[in-house]
Amino acid sequence: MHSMNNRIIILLLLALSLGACKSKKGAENTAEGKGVFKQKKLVGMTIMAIDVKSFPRYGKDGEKWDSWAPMAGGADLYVRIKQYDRPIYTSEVREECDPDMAISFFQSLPLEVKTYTERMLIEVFDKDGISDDDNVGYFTIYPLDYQNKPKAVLTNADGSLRMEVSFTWKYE
Ligand SMILES: [Ca+2]
Ligand SMILES: [Ca+2]
Repeated sequence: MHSMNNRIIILLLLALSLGACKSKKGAENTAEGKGVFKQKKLVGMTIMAIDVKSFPRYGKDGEKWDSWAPMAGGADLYVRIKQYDRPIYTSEVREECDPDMAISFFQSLPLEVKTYTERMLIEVFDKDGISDDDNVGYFTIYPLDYQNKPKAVLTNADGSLRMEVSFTWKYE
């Protein structure tokens, strides 16, 4: 009889402690969990780095980028980013780029983008002193598609233009 009572008490204690564990877990998933989520509201995005990994060897006319300049026929690349048809970023010009060498742009980076919910046009140009700059290629992205990702890896249809745009995402 005595030992039976003890056993019941032990079972009761076990049941109570299990219940306590369960309710604690429940709290994490509901009230406390929501609190954490609420604190993590996206408030900003910053472009940290822009890299062109490779670009087409020839222009759309099938010629070298600067075929008129025998000693400087390589493309002179720069990157421009537009929103609402207005430039929000223009990089430095990197002269005589090798199509197979990665090019990192540094000018005006990092760049905080307040309008990160809006579409972004990312264009790569070959700077030409004597005529309009040639468009090497472009990408249209919605930054929020890359939320929480460290970068957008962008490749055009035939794979000749590859670039990466690196981000940080800010939460409050
Ligand atoms: Ca050139
Ligand atoms: Ca050029």
